[in-house]
Amino acid sequence: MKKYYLSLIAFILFLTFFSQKITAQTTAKEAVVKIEGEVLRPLTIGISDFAKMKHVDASMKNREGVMQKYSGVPIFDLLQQAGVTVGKELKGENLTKYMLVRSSDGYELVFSLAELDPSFTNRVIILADSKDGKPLADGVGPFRLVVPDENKPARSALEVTHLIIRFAKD
Ligand SMILES: Nc1nc2c(c(=O)[nH]1)N[C@H]1C(S)=C(S)[C@@H](COP(=O)(O)O)O[C@H]1N2
Ligand SMILES: [Mo]
Repeated sequence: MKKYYLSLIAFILFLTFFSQKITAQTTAKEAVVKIEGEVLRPLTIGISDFAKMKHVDASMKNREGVMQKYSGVPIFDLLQQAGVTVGKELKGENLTKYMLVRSSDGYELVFSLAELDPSFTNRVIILADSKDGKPLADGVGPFRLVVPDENKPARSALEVTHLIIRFAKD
C-alpha cells in the first residue's frame, strides 16, 4: 500500500513538473515581425523561422560614419513571400505603393516599392537579425533595417515590428 502511495505522489510530481514546462514553452513569447496591408499572404515571422531564411550581408555607416556589416534577409524576398506586387507587376498604379516600416518605439518611415525591387535598383536593403555573427542587441533588434548607400542612417529603423504595404493613390 505504501509503495502505491509513493508511486502516486511521484506521478503527480512528474505531471506537475511537465505541465509547467509545457505551459512555459507555449506562453514564452517569441519576437516576431509582421508583413501586412496590400499583400496576398500576411506573414508573421518569428526570430527562429527568420534565422532559417536565406541570408545576405549588407553594410552601412552608423551615425559616427563607421562602416558596419550586418546579415539578414533582403526586404524584396520578404515582399515576394507575402505576395506583394513585384517585378513585372510593379508598374502603373502599383508604382504608388509604399512600405511603411514601424518600430516598437513608434518610429516610422517609408520606402516606395520601386526602391526595394531589383528590377529598378541594384541596392539591396535587408532586414537584419545579426551583426558580427551575433543576434542584435536589445534596443537595436531583434530586427533592424539596414539601408546601404544612404548619406545618413535615419531610415535604418531599429526594433522593427511591422512592414506594412499601402497604396498612396487616391
Ligand atoms: N526605431 C528607431 N530606429 C531608428 C531611430 C529611432 O529613433 N527609432 N533613429 C534613427 C536615426 S535618426 C539614426 S541616426 C540611426 C542611428 O543608428 P546607429 O545607432 O546605428 O548609428 O537610427 C535610426 N533608426
Ligand atoms: Mo539620426
